[in-house]
Amino acid sequence: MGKTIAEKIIEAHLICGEMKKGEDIGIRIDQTLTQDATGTMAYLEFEAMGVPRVKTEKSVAYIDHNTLQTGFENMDDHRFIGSVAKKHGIYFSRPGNGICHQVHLERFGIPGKTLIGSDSHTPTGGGIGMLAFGAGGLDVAVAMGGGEYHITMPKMTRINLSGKLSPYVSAKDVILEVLRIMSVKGGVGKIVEYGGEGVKTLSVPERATITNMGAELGASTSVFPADEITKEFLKAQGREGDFTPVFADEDAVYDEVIDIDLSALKPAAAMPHMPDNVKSVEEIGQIKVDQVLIGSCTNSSLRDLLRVASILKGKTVHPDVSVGIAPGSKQVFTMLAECGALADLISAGCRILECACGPCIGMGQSPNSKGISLRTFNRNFEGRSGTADGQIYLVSPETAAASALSGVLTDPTTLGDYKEIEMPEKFLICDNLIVPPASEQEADKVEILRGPNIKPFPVTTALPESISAKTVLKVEDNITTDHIMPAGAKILPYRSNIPHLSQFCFKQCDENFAENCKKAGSGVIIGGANYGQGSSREHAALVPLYLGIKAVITKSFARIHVANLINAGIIPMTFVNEADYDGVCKDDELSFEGIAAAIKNGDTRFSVKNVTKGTEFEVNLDFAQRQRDMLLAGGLLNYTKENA
Ligand code: MIC
Ligand code: SF4
Repeated sequence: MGKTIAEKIIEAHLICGEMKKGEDIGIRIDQTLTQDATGTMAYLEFEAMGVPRVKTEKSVAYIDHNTLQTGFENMDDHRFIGSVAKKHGIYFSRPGNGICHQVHLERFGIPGKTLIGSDSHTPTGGGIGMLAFGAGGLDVAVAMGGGEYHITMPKMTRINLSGKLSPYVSAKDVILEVLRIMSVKGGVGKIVEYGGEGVKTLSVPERATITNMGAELGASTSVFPADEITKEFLKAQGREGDFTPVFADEDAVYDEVIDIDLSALKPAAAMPHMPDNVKSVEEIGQIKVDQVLIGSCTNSSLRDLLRVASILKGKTVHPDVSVGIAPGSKQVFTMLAECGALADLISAGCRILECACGPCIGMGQSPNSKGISLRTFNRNFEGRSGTADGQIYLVSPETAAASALSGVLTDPTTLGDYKEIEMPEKFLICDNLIVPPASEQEADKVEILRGPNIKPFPVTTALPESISAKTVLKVEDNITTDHIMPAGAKILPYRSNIPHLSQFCFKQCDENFAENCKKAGSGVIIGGANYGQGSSREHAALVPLYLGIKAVITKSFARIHVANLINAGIIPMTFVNEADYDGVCKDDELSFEGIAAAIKNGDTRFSVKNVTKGTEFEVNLDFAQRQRDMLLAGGLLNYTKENA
């Protein structure tokens, strides 16, 4: 029987487990990446493991999220990460060099290799045929230490692309169509592979836009084949030697097949406040726009920005619209400058931001109140922009540029004249903001620079025999990690300071959450379906842990978040009967008698007593053996130490 791309790469990296769908498998990780907002914690965890030098083929630490520097905290963290990187064998991408996923694709990614990153959009690497997963910082720390990465062997979805995109229709419109079809939970437990004749019509940056936003499907990852186009891209990056062809077998078997005719696609937008709330631009109509922002790891490639520049050239942005542009990398930025496109953007009235995540994670550029903001980004969760009632629409660079000129949401296919953007034969290669690690001999001399913002992470203990805890919060479906642990300019600088962060936990859902947790001592959270979707931030588990959360009971979980909960030693459970969700209320006292024994014995069901109501309900303990051992030990760090 033929194999899919993912099956081939997994098979070549399999360390433990059987490649049976739904089973726990451990794979060898060739490369890791971290960004600064999750990186400080990941490197503190790496240090706690006591491994002197990373054991991966390549590990890179990027600074791209926390670059506003409104106080000492950000730069202290940058220096901490830089010094850890130098000492422990990690390449360090300095602030200004660009967004981790864009730079990794340009300078480090290799087809057929495995990559995990402490950022949910790490699957961007699937654009060049890598098997790349977003993961919690602790998982990345373990992989840097040479440990395998565990996932549940996913199902395989194939998306067959045929035809060719029409002028002004973009890769972003492809992934928005996939989101419309599959929804934000549609990818859970699946790897999405792209194939078919249409693949040949897409450049690497376009493919990367599509795999990047596979994160919004909840998919484990997304991947394209590595073909002649990939080879050309790597050659233009001076890395032809890194190319290996990666293809699915003709007779590969998929669990699900979706056909998309690229020629039939139209410009689309995801409306507030979910990436799958997708309609065509035409259907939404000409709503008035206040702000347009172009950039993020989804749409900040040279190709994207050249397309924007070609639309704006010689024109002026609408007087009622504020337009901001953040190039994805220093390579993109410099090349825009050298070819004159940057001047076109500046003279059209765009505000040029540094190459970083910036507004995508609420670091500046929050829209006006009730403001309508069109963004080429990947997430439009409520409040993420920094303006609580901001109305965020996710669009392609082409739609963004057309709307920036007209002041209303505009279908770019109405623009007329279309100039094809050619990919350069040679990208400008200058890695002077990438600092290589010290040699093994020199490593001892490197001093770790620790600022006062870095506080120790919460320590966990082995799981007690029984737990009693109060229901401190009950929430609905599709709760994101931005609800659990918000980011933004005021909070993000404290990613290495869990006690400080804890005040902001779940603030959008319940003003008094942190206080209530402290009063309760031990807490339980009740959630709906797809709980914890969105980012990889392990802070969405570490902060609840710090606040005394012992268990989270939901209808279903998002992949990375459930792994982070287990890593932190918090027990994730799902209702056997979803109707029981209705029977639990805030402030109910719950009792988990003999929970440790049940987990130890391999029980897959457990009865929870609702002491307040005098009722009982059943939950699933759906864990692999290793996860059971981790929960019993009180999380991954304790488990790793016990097994060292
Ligand atoms: C995001 O887009 O939400 C982030 C910020 O990049 C996160 C990581 C983080 O919270 O630091 C992600 O996507 O994993
Ligand atoms: Fe950065 Fe936004 Fe991409 Fe997250 S989604 S890595 S914040 S650009």
